[in-house]
Amino acid sequence: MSPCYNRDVSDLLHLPANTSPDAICDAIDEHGGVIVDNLLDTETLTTLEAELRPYLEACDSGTNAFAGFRTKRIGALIARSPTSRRLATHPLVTSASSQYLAPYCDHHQLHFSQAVAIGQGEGAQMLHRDRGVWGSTLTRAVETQFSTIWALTDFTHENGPTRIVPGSHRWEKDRQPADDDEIVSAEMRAGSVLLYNGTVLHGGGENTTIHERVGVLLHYTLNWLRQEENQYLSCPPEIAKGLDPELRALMGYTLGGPVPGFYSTPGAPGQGVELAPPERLFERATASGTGPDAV
Ligand SMILES: O=C(O)CCC(=O)C(=O)O
Repeated sequence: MSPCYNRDVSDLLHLPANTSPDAICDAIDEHGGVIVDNLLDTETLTTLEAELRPYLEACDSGTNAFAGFRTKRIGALIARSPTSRRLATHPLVTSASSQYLAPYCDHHQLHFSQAVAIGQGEGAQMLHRDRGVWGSTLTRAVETQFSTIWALTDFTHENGPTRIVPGSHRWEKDRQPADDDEIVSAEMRAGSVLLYNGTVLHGGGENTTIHERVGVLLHYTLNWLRQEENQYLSCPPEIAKGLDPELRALMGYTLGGPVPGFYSTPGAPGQGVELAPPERLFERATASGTGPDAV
């Protein structure tokens, strides 16, 4: 355990790994965010790190204050990292997410995948609400998101833990914390996960250590909203065909409600399918050879 790991009464609520989706949803309703401790074992963390490290090494730091000048970010985690698929479909998390977003959609979908490595000397990111990615026209009556940040390293007070403002999901849009006492650091051990909604104020923390803080961000949204990360480009059909159908559907390779999301094959006349649900793309060719099997 890091000597900087310092929990006190002002922390976010922590729940144990055997908690329930109900308890998670209640905590997020009340505080805007919650931590579930120790969901991943050491072997999973080691494998994840090995899968993500080459991409993090190869990428440059950000080029603006929001992304962080000493922070590296990589996407397409589902395509690049088999272990991140297990995180994206973790039963506790997906149950809590679909339950939390159920009042606003008939299914949730994966919205965003990113590994964020906050480096030595990075300053605190501006506090923001994730729902801002769609601009400011979406009514607050609709909660847009269920977000997760999995700690790949310990998140300590000093190494750039996510900062979050409990209760701010109920604040007026322009209200900011009056002072630092209203901001909490999401300190947690590697293998734990921070879960929060799209309306609570939060941001990456300042890293005053010589060590990187690495988090794996996997966010979910309503199946009728445009995803922040384009899943069909980050994980195109050639790769998606090798994934579990449940994960593919979560990524958007399914109808986004009763109708949206059908496709037709862009090939020669009479070939392929018309107005078909995305799942058809991954079906095997029929015995007559007329099946889509386009990927
Ligand atoms: O990495 C973090 O702790 C939070 C990052 C974040 O909120 C963002 O980049 O939008």
